[in-house]
Amino acid sequence: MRKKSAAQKPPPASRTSAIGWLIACIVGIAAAVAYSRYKPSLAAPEVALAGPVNAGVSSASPFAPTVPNKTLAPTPAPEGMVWVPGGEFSMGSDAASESLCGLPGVTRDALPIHRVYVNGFWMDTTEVMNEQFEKFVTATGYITVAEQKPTKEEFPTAPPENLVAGSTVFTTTPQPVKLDNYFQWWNYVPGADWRHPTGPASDLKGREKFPVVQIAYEDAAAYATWAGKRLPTEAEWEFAARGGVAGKLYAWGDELKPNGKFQANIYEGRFPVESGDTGEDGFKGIAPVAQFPPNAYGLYDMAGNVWEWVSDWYRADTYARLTLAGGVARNPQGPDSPYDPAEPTEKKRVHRGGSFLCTDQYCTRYMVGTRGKGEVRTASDHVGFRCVKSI
Ligand SMILES: [Ca+2]
Ligand SMILES: [Cu+2]
Repeated sequence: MRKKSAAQKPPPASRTSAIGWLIACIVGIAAAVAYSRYKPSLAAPEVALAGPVNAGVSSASPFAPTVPNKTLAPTPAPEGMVWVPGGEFSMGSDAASESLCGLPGVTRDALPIHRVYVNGFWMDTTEVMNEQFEKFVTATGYITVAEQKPTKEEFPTAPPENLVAGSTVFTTTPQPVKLDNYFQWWNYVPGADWRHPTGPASDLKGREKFPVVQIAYEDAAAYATWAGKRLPTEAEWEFAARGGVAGKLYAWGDELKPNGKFQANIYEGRFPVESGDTGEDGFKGIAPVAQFPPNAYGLYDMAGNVWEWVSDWYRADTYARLTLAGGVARNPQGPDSPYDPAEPTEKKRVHRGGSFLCTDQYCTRYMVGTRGKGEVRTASDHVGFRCVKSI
């Protein structure tokens, strides 16, 4: 179910009423989440997650070389897209990485490293920007999930007064906190939506070229269809991010800061404290697209800035299942149904790339083979998307 939901009309600009709503909503969300945790799971049994953590890529590397297809890029290139040749590669990550900015604990969901083949495809060079999403909304009248009032059907246990449109917003804490409960820095904010990314008082002025955020999965998919494109599969996304090179830790190589230079908009400083984000990489918070060098395929921001929806359902054991099946997985589309052992009843799809909130203190999922996940109707101010197109 949608954990956090957003407003066709911003609520009254009174601070006290906004805060009142906020507190009520957090309680509502927590109750809904707690309820869902105790419902029995109908999902298929989980396959044991095997494989070494922190095995390192230099000695006895589980990564074999990438074999890109030799077919030339078709012409002409669609505007704003580059050709990713596809081919065979080793997918996954054996780097220890904390769970998705959300649920603490080292996970092994990016293991084992396994062999995958994907066909060539076109991919957007950048995450979809606000000015692009605006064109879509103007042309179609589309209303995002965060702008819709949550219904009793979706949140049966929530009091009716809590059913108000809004979305999830990162909020700093006044003091350092234990990083064991993400409700400390994720708040449900009434009136937060793509036009008001951090709440009713925020807008898109000067943010035309920032990635659009507060986008649920179905919003991203609707945009892609309108644009004559689609969302990438997780395998396509990772093939593209790796840029034809095998087994690197990051989309640009093995060093976080080659020659002392940051290659992505992530988070430096104490997380998630007020003024904790030092912006050493050039940006505190979200950045416009394409502010760092592109990878070998000409793709910008395949790490950091905002997470990107991909089309696969999330299962923690997807790679274990593919490995059991053996051989090379050809154009994998993901499992038939979702299963996250941490929240078994939530329907989640995969997120890739990490965000401006990823930090080595908490979540290092700007590493190229690591995986994120998100409940499909939950939007936030650090998740966006980009599209691909087959020939
Ligand atoms: Ca930053
Ligand atoms: Cu992260």
